[in-house]
Amino acid sequence: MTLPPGQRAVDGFPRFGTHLHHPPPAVPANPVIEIGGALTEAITLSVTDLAKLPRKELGADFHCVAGWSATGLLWEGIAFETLYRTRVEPLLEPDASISHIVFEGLDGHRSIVLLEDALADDVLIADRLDGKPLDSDHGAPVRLVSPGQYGFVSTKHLCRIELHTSEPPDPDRWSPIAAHRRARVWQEERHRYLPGRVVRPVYRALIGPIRALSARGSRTRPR
Ligand SMILES: Nc1nc2c(c(=O)[nH]1)N[C@H]1C(S)=C(S)[C@@H](COP(=O)(O)O)O[C@H]1N2
Ligand SMILES: [Mo]
Repeated sequence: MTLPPGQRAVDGFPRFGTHLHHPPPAVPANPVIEIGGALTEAITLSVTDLAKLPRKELGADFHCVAGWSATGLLWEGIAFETLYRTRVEPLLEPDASISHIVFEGLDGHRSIVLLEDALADDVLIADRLDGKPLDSDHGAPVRLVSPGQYGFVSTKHLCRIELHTSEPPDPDRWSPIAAHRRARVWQEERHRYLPGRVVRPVYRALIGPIRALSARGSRTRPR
């Protein structure tokens, strides 16, 4: 098994994240994804209607920027490209040239993704994992999955997609652990300004504490 540079396999698939100490957000009774930005009209797509688009299975490993990888996951859902080509592109403002997409979760997590990265053929809006509906710890009702990029790109509890014609403002820009704009795992694009190998040990030191806090907020922890 080959992992991207600087990654180590973990057993299972831990709940992890930047909103780690909070329990996962409750799934609304009729969840929707709002799609806004450079469109002639805003779109509200129910998760039920999303699930009727052509479906896809994706076997992939999942890599957190902190340095752990969960291996052999089987996702099911709708390719982001399918949603984009069939529902979004027909409603784009004339002459709008989309450069970035923001994916937002019910807990407020946001990821900013270049259009070309979002349209890669392994990017999915997933509603199932390993043969079961996605659980709350891993992003119910639906999440983005972009296995070629570090985990923070893969927004869980997806509720909003925004289309931008230039780079949107990033509040974490001056954070000491500012995220790389592309975050491609095979290029080890961990940090916005520093080489991936240099920040490895710093990020790795965060795994233990983040895992402990995340487990505490988990819905499925053993009691
Ligand atoms: N909504 C939301 N999505 C999120 C996060 C989060 O805190 N909230 N954390 C990100 C990070 S840093 C990682 S590594 C993965 C972890 O996914 P998992 O909890 O399913 O393991 O989710 C990403 N997506
Ligand atoms: Mo992460």
